[in-house]
Parts: sequence; structure tokens; C-alpha cells
Amino acid sequence: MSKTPIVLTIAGTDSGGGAGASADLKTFASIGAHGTCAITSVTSQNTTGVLSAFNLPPQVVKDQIDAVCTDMDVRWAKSGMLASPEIVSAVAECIKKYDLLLVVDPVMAAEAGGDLLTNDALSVMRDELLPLCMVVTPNTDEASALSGIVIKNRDDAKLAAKAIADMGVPNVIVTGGHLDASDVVYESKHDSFTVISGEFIKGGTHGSGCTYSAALTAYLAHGNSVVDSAKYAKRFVEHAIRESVSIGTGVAPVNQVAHIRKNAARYEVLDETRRAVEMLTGCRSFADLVPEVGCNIAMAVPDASDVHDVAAVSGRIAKLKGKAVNVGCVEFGASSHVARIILAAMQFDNNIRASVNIKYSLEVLEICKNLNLTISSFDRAEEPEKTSTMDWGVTYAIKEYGSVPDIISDAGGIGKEPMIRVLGKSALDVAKIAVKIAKEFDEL
Ligand code: PXL
Repeated sequence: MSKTPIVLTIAGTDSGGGAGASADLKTFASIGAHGTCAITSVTSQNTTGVLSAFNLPPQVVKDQIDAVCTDMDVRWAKSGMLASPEIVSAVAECIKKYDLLLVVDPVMAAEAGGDLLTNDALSVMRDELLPLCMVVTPNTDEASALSGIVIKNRDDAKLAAKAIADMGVPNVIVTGGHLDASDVVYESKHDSFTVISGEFIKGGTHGSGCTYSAALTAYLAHGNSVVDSAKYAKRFVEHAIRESVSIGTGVAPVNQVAHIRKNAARYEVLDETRRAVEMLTGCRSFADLVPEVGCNIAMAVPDASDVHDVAAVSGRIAKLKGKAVNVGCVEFGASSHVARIILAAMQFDNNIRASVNIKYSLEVLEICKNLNLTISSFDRAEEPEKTSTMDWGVTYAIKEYGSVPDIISDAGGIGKEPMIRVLGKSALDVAKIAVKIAKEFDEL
């Protein structure tokens, strides 16, 4: 088997870029498969629903499958929106002709509303396409429509899965997004059920069904078993929902690539933060800028959402025998304090991804001014109850200034050391500023 399997999606388009073929192709690419497509219908769609659908002639659907399959070694395909009975029949013919291993996502309606399959197409799907497929992935509504069984609990889902398998399908996965977030996998070969548990994830779900079945297809094409592929596909779609971004007024589409991009950035962020720590600890004058409570320098991955997306020194940088020394190593989730500063600033400017805290003094603030750094501050005495000081203070200082300044200071409070925080785009950027300030301070 080639390292990069070639997979085919037979699906409709969504002009809003959330579901259908675009979701499938992004998913394939994310899982290391080469995606090809045969478009069945062009839907004019946004996050609020389907405005119209223009079905392509069945011959054009066949032509696309012919073009791909006569040139490339496609083994696995998935079908999504098939729209009409004629398209379902045309697809069934091609599946037989090219002996494709097929995953059927029995798409009936769009997440945001709108029919994507006619009633007479549903019976053709049941009679002609399901007996040709390897796996079918209905959600509970679709499983009910296919089996005639009302699904209210997991036992109903199992009954429906078995009834669908009796239509000639070797593997049925009833996805439980609408029930209890767990998926029921029925393998008729072993007459066995596997329940794959999951959790309800907060986020938009537009395109989640397409993404799930596309992920399943790609994992199968890599040679994984049905149950393993179902587990991996579930995790994939959970990440995609968690990373969904609200792009319109309706249901937000899932984001297949954000999780991968974040992970890809982790190495770079760790490496840069380590180099920034070396720069600070290697600077003789920096020791005098280490606050009593210690210093930390942190950097976030792009689009960070919590402290685990922010790298910092575990145990902080301390002043020991006149030198700045890192107590622990650089890790994600190592600082909640400086991480919160960055996360609060990122709410205003996504490009601000790093910060370091240094010792407060009027002299240091004067140096910052002379270096033409922009400065804002907050007063702990004005902090409302039950807030996180970093969230509130940083937000306050940014709002006061009108954008994210280079420096945010506060003059302290009872039992709270005053502090200066340098903010910037990267750990090395803020470390360079801190070193500049330290050298000026040394010369005073
Ligand atoms: O998620 C099912 C689906 C499939 N195909 C197209 C869609 C949708 C849902 O919106 O628009 C084209």
C-alpha cells in the first residue's frame, strides 16, 4: 500500500465552506490521504441553512468518478449528499465498476436546516447502495429513518444498527452526537457491538457528520480496523468541534486543521522559549530585574485557548547568588500567571503571544519610557471581587490604552508585589526588550 492513500469523496459542495466536499477534503489532507472528489450537487449555503441545491446530471457524477478511478489507485471512497435517486443509482454503478470499498454517510439534512436527499432517493440508497458498502455511519435520526426504529437510548441504537446491517451492510456505526455522545459500532462479521464513549464538546457542529465519515474513511484507507478507525475518527471530530470558529450568524463549522496547526507550533514555541530563557539567564544584569516572587517568561501557540497552550519555565526563574537561574525546564502549562496575561492580551490581539514579568520600580518604568515602549497600568485597589487579577488587570490596562501596550505595570497591593510585564509577539522579542531594560538599569 502506498504511504499516501488516495481516497474519493462523492458529495455535495457547501458554499459556506463548512460541510460537504470541502470538509471531506480538509479532513483527508489532515489525516495524510490524498483526497479526490466527485461533486453531486452544488448547494448555495451559509451557516443559517441551505438556500438552494443544484443537482448535477448523474452522467457528470459518473464522469468524475471515471476520471479519478481510471487514472489513480483509489481503494476507499465515501459518499455524502447524494440528492436524487438517479445520482444514488449512478454512484452504485461506479462502486461496482471500480470495486471500491465504500463508507456511506447517509446524509439526509443539513445541520443548519435543509433537505439533502429526497424520500425516493432514500429507498434507492437502502436497496442499491447499502448492500455495496463496507461501513455506513448514520446519526440517530438517519438510523431511525433507515431502520424505522425510534431511537431513544443506546439499546434502540443497537437494534437499529442490527436492522441496518440486515440490509447487507457489514459494519454499522450509529453516531451518538444526538444521544449521549457515544458511538455504537456493530460488526456483523463477529456479531459484536463496540461502544465508543465520548463527551459533549462545546462548539459548532456544522460539517461534523461529513468530517467524521471522511476521517473514518481516511483511517480505514491507512489500513486500520473498523473499530480503531471509529475511535480515531471520533477523537478527530471532537478536536474539530472544539476548534470551531463562529464565522456567520448560524451554526459554526468545525475546524479540521486548527488542532494540527496548534500541535505543529508546539515544538517551535518550546524551542523559542528555551532560547529566550537562555538569553535572560545568560545576561548578568538581568538578575537585578528578577522580582521577589520570581520571574517567568512564556509563549503561547497561535490561537491558544488555555494555559496548556502556553509554554513557560516550571518553577520560574529565581535570583540565586546574584544570578538569574531557571529553577525548572520549559514546559507547556508550567505557568498560570504569565500564561493568563498572554491569554487575556490575545483576546484583543491574536499576534501578542509572549510575556515576561520583571521587577517593578519607577526607574525601570522611566527606562521603558526612554526606550519608547508603550505603557499602560492598572490599580489592584480597583479590582472587583471574584475576578482573576491577571484577566481583569491586563484587560483594564489594554482598554485604557486602546490596544495592547509593550508594558503593563501595577504598583502592587497589600501582600502583593508591584510588577512590570513586557508583552510582545514572541518569547525572544520580549526577552530582548527585558535584556535592553536590564542593561540600562545596570548603568544607572
Ligand atoms: O453534514 C451533511 C452535509 C453533507 N453535504 C453537504 C452539506 C451537509 C450539511 O450541511 O451541506 C453539501
